Amino acid sequence: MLHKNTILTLKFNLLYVDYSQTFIYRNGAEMSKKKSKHNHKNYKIATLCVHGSGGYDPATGSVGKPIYQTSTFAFENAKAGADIFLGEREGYVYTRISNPTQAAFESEMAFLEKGEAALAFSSGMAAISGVIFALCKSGDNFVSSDTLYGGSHELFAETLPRWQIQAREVNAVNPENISKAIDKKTRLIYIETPANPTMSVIDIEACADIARKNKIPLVVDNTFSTPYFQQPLTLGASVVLHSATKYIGGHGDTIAGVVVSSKEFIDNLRMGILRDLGGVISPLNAWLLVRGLKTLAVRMEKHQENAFQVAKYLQFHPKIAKVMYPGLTTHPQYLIARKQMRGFGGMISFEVKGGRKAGEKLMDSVKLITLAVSLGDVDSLIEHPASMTHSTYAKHELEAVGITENLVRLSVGIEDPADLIDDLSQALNKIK
Ligand code: LCS
Repeated sequence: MLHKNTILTLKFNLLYVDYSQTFIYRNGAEMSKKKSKHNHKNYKIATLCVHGSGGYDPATGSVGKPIYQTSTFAFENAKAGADIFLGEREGYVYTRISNPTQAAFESEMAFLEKGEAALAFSSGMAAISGVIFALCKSGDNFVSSDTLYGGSHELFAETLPRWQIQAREVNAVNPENISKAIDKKTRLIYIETPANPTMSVIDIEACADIARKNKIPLVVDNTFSTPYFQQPLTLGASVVLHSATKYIGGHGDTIAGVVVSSKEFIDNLRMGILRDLGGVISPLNAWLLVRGLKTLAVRMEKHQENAFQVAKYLQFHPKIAKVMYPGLTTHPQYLIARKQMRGFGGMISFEVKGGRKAGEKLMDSVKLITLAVSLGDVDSLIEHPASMTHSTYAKHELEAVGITENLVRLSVGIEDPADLIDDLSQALNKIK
C-alpha cells in the first residue's frame, strides 16, 4: 500500500536525514503494551506462527493466502491513479513497490518480530545492503560485529568502501569494543547473533544501550534464531533483518530477505530503497515464506532437539576437538544465550582433530547429510566455512575470528536424530 503521508518523490538524501527520530527505542514492556490491542495477545508463539496476525483474503475470504501473480494493478479511473501516486489514496500500483502477497508475508513477520512493519526483499543480502544504504551516505561509517556471514563481510569490507561507506568490524562479544569504535560519523551498529559460523553470541541489550546512548539504531541479523527463539526488537534493537532463505522459508526452495522495524522506517525503506534499487521479492516467493511460517514453531523445536543430540554426541567424540553450540554449558556465552534466547536453534560448528584434511574426509564421507552451503533447511547440510561461505575473509581475519581450517559447520535438519548421528559416526570412522 502507498501510505497517505508517504512522499512519493522522496529522494535518498531525504530518506537519510531524520532517521534517528524514526526508530523504536522502546523497552520490551512498552512494545507488548502496544501489541496488547491485538486480538491474539494471549496466544503462545507456536499458535501465532500458525494463525499469524489473523484475517483472510479481504477480496474472497480465501483462508490460504492467494498468490497475486501480477506485475501491475488497474486503477479505477485516472483521478484514482493520480491520487494513489500523490499518496492521497491507498492502493496497489506495481509489484516492485507492493503486492498483496508480499504484504501478507510482511505483516506476519512484523507480527512475529513484534515490530510495527516489515519489508520483504529478493534476498538477505538485498535486505542488508538496503538497510545500510538507507542509513549511510558517502563519508559515514558504521560499527559491526566481526563474525558475520561471509557475504555480509564482503559487502562491508570490499563493496561499501567503493561508496566511501566504512564498516568498522570489531569483536562485539565484548560490547565495549563497539563503544570505542563509534565516532561522529557512525550511523548504526550492526550485529549478527548467534554468528555465522562460529556461533558466538552477542549481548543484544548491551549493544542496544550503546546504540541508545549514541542515538543511532542497532540492527540485528536474526537469521539463525528466527523470532521463534529470539526477538531483538523487544531487547532494544531498532531494526531486525533476516535471510528468509533459511529458517523462515525452511525448505531450501527460496531466496529472500526481510527487514522489520518502525512503520516510518519501513515506509521510507520501501519508497527510498526498494522502489529505486529494485530488489523486490516475487509474489510466489513471498507466498512460499507465508507458508513456511505456518510450520516455523514445529520446525525450530525439532531443529533444536536434533541439534542438542548431535552436539552432545560430537562433544564426547574422540576425533572432535571442540563443539560450538549455544545450548551447551561449555559455550563461552552460554549465560548470555540463556538470557536473550528462548531456545538455541539448529546450527552447530565443530573442529575436527587432524586439521583440514580430516574435516574434508568427514564432509566427503557423509551419506545422509548433504555437502552444501545455505542453512535452516529441513534437510541437514554440512560445509567448510574457511573455503566456502567465509572464503571472503582474508587468512589473518579468519584466524582472528576463530574460523579455523578444521572448522566444519552443520545445519541440523529435522530428520530422525539417530540417523544423523549414525551418518556422522560412520563418516568420523573414515578419518584415520
Ligand atoms: N545473513 C546470514 C546470517 C546468512 O547466513 C546469510 C546467507 C545472509 C544473511 C544472506 O542471505 P541470502 O542473500 O543468501 O538470502 N548465508 C549463507 C550461508 O551461510 N551459506 O550460504 C548462504
